[in-house]
Amino acid sequence: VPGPDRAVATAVPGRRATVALGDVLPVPASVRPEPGADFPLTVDTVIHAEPAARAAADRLATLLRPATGLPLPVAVAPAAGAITLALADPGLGPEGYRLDVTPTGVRLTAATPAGLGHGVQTLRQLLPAGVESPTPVDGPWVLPGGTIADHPRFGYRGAMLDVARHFFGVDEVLRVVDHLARYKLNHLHLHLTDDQGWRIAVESWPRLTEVGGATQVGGGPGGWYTRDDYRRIVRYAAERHVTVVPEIDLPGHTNAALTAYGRLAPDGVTPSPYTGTEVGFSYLDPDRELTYSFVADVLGEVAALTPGPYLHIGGDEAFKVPADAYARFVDRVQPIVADAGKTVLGWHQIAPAAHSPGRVLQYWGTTATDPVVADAVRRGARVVMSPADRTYLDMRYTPESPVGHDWAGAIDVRRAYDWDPAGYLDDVPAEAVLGLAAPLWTEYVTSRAEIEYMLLPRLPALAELGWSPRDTHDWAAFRRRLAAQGPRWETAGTGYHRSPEVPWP
Ligand code: TNX
Repeated sequence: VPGPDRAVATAVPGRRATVALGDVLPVPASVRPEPGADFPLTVDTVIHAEPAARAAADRLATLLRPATGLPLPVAVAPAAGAITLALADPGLGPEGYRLDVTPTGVRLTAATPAGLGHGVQTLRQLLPAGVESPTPVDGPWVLPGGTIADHPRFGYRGAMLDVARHFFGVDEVLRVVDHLARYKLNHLHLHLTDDQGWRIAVESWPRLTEVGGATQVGGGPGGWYTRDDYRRIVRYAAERHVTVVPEIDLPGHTNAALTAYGRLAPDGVTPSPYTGTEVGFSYLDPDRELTYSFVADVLGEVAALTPGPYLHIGGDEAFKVPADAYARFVDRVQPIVADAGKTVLGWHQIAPAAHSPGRVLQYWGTTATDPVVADAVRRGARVVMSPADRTYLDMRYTPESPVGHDWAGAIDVRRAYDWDPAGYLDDVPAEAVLGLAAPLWTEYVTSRAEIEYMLLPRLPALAELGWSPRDTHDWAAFRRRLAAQGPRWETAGTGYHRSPEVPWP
């Protein structure tokens, strides 16, 4: 394919790869380098994909074209010397993939589109940091030879963005999805409602957004997602194999809803909008029928907009609701979620309520013992681990950090990395742990730059805990691989915390 980009690529053939096959984050389950078997990308390189692998092939081409300046056409017809993507089961589970790099061709196989997507992210990381450039730069664009056979340790690998305390528009959320996909995280939990704002349109209760979405922490203008906005986020995430988990926080954290519909307020008095950062003062009345018709309407609409299996019902910090009334409330809300065709996810405070089929508790405590959670697990619940002193992305890195909370302590990279999600909670067996999730609360986070500063580099540390086999856990090796991500973020124009724990180049 002649053209202006040819000059960029002619110098490439014959050069050696500059990234080692195992220098991928999260580190793959199995890496077998084949020295001397590198594959150079050239102006003639074709990406070959059968129709079922076409979306993954297009994504790969879209990721590689801007920096390499190579045409990388995607073709259905097999071609010699191609990068081939195929849906074919390499026996590595629903998200696994196998990557074979030889001098005469590259082959990526997976049983599912998600597996192909993860393999595409691996391919991207096997090229030098310049691949992140939005405009053509010099390579060499050479993939290291050998075989990677990879699959995740946990099925649930998530992050949460609080869009209620500060509102973030669709583009900012999509950017967060990009960071998740890069590190093979597969769930984006959106904290859509809280005291300070209601951020998702509900047709049957329109004032929730019109009134309840008007402001945010600090009193600035808030915002909300229309149904189409939300669908756009869901679709963009799904294309990147990220499942959106919507949270409607109940029965506490509901001041914004009460400002919109005063008749929901337990004392019948419409409260004022709240723009501070306290928690635990608002609630829906567990003893009124109106509460449950409201909850059914809201959860029904949100469920209908959400293809993923989970509805997160919050459940945290309902300090004004007595324990027995709280348990009755959760006992009634869980079947509403089931009626909407979804599985319950909730903060671990919902543990004392009755078991409902499949329900998942998100543990955000900081103690290794929680008998109430352990009991709920014995009754059938499973757990997603979000211990605040390890996974909370809103915590400061050090006491001197410019942004963040500190109630769960400072969390720099090593603290985020050096623990085991399967072994954290006593009396909760590893089989009950679905995975982990890293919440970013946004009382003090106000912009895309601040989101990225809090996410990077802790998000990749948590992603590796969720993906990589436990026997790869090694701080010295991890921090060296993490260091290599720094130039990638810089090339992409993404800010991050230059932790002194990491030997950045
Ligand atoms: C506790 S963690 C909360 C949130 C706050 C967060 C700040 C949880 C389920 N509830 O309401 O934003 O601490 O770190």
